[in-house]
Amino acid sequence: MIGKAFKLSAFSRGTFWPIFFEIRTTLPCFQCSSFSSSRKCGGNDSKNKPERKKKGGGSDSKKTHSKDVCGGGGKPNKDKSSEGKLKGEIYTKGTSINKECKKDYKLGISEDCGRLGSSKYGGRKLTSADICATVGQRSCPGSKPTKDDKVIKGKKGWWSDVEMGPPDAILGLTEAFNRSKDDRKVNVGVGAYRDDNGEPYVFSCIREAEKRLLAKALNKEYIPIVGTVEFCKLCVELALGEGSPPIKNGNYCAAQALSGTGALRIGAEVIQRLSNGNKEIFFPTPTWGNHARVFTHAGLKINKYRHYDEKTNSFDYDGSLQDIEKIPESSVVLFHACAHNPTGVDPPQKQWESLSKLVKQKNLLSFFDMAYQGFATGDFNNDAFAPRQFVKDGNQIMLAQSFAKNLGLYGERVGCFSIVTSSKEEAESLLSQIKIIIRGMYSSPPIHGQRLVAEVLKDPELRCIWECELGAISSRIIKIRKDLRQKLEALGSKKDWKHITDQIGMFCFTGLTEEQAVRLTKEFEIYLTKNGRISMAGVTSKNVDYIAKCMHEVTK
Ligand code: KET
Repeated sequence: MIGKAFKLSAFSRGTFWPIFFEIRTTLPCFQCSSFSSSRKCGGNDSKNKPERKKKGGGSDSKKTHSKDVCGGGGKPNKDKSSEGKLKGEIYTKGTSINKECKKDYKLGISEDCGRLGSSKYGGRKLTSADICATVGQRSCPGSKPTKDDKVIKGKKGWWSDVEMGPPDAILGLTEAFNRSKDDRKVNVGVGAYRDDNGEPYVFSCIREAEKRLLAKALNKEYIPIVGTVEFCKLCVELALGEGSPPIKNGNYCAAQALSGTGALRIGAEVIQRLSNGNKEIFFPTPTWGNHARVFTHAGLKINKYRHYDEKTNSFDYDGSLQDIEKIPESSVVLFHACAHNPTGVDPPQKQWESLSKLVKQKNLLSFFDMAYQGFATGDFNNDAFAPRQFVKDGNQIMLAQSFAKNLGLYGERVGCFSIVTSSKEEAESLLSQIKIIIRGMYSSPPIHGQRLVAEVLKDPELRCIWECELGAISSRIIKIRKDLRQKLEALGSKKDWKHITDQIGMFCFTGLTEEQAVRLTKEFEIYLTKNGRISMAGVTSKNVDYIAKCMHEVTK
């Protein structure tokens, strides 16, 4: 443990940052393909030579691009040597624009986009209308609609019947939070980890993996439709345990996915298109708000079974057994592998064992949503108990893994979808069909995030740092749960808040009513979902007093 902590502190002190910055500053500018990140991106720099940014120079190259490149302020370029090459790629013959604008991808959006070099335009400023004419379009995004755009062949416009959709119940909260200018605002809506200063956290093992990847200067070729074999195997090993029988015997197939949601979506499509069973899936109640959408979008029927007992604030074991018992044979049943969202309440191991037997006996297909491995107890093996037990009992499970929370790769969208099969041959056939499904949805997965995950999973040193960090994260969450409960009790609240410390993982299902939750948001700027779920990861030692006071206020 001491060894772990020592290594972690070396990384978190940022010893690799100088190297990282050095590499970053010599990367080519993505808009003009020069190496400069100084004021101009090629147009007026003396000889178009690659230029190294000074360490810590910090000029915001994006800002420079939007202001200087597309602001029309650049002088016409006199250096003819590099003209023509890129121009030819973007503009049709006869038209050229000066270099500042040659690789501006916002074509048509800006009214004033540099100057035209061609004699046809007499060196005047280029407008979006000129660009439209140049690229052979009638109108460009951002330009005013024409009469023809509004009416399609005398009928309604293409999209004129589209109604405004409601904001997303979870991600919409972050949008509202970002819009608010109130100093009191607190975001405990989305399940994304924050450190005790309320800042997003990038794992040190990921920073180090990034550094190692940069040093390798790898290419950006397409990866296989289902991701690399190495990545998929590492993921399944993490979930089922190295050397577990399906891995040893090749009785599984797996595909890289767009994080946990993408993995669920592939699974939904696989059930809909390939399964011999019922096209109906049963969710625990309550469940993650997005489950229903993911599965109905693939055409499946959705249904439910009991999970949470509001009276005891614990897992409704009898209720779930009774409900699962009634599920028609050959249906699909979804389980949260650990750290159930939103309740933070999981079945104890003994109850998982009974559930597994029941599922096997009823010939149900279990689909595990595993978005929080390592977050429930800080231990990967503990948190994987349920899927491992189901496999041990001979259930051919489906599994959706996410690295959003347990490796902090939210925006990288890295996950894995897998199925345990009855034979190697079945796995091969299934994989061939999964490839066809994925190819038709998004062709192939992104390359960067999976490289980071593989780097961490296969390197014992990085893995050790990862475990140590996850341990620290879950300890902070456990501590802040205690603090919140204590503060509420100290304020004299008559309600029982024991469940705050009993629940595990990222969320606390507070028991607040929708009305109370809405009051917290409207009156006190505390952004939480309407079902009363609080992301404990957003509670810090600075805002815990305020949150407790407001929770007490709305529950008096
Ligand atoms: N399953 C569960 C149970 C889950 O809580 C989430 C995300 C996901 C899957 C999907 O995560 P992905 O980022 O696709 O790997 N939950 C949090 C974020 C969200 O709603 O998208 C949340 O509940 O706040």
